Amino acid sequence: MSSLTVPPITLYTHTACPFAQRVAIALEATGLPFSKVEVNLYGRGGFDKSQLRRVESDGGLRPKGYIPVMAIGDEVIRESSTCVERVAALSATAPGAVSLEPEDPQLARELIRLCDTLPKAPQSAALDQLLRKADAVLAARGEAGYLAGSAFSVADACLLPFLQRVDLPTDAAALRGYLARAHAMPAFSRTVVDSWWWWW
Ligand SMILES: N[C@@H](CCC(=O)N[C@@H](CS)C(=O)NCC(=O)O)C(=O)O
Repeated sequence: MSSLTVPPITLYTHTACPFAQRVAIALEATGLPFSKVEVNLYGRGGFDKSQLRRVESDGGLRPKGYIPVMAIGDEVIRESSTCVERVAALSATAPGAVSLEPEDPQLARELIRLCDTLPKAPQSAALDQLLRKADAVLAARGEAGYLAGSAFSVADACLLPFLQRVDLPTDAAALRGYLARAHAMPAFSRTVVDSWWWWW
């Protein structure tokens, strides 16, 4: 892949954060080169929040001190699903990159919205609805399918960190099979750590 076509990409992250994990999965899946900066979110020293806020303000953003933040050359963006969409747009034009564009963009948007609007509770009707929908979609696609088509896409990058963190219904066979296949993919397995945060 030509490094001339894509400016250097830096992901400001924390290994335990599911939102930052979304962006790491997306970048890994495209094959785009990137570097990671681990942010010391809850202490002082190292690359701490004061430095993260400086990256945000240098990029023209009002500093929030939340990860993920992604820099692509001089461009600085945040919000995990926005970062994943931006990675997908880069992947569509960068020579040699694996595309993350979904075959079914409407379904991808719907799944990501359902995931982004889950209530902050370990169990909910909305979580159950998302798991059932994902299971039905995958069951209809057969054993090699992904959430929004026959190839890995933004939908997989955005949902996997959350699917990884919940108890899947025992009868959700397609979803269970999909998660097992995902764990065998380096783009996902490289982002899985022993100890992680829930998202609330
Ligand atoms: N809506 C944001 C959520 C990001 C988020 O909640 N990040 C957490 C870590 S998982 C964070 O940076 N928290 C900083 C803090 O709690 O001060 C996104 O999708 O990027």
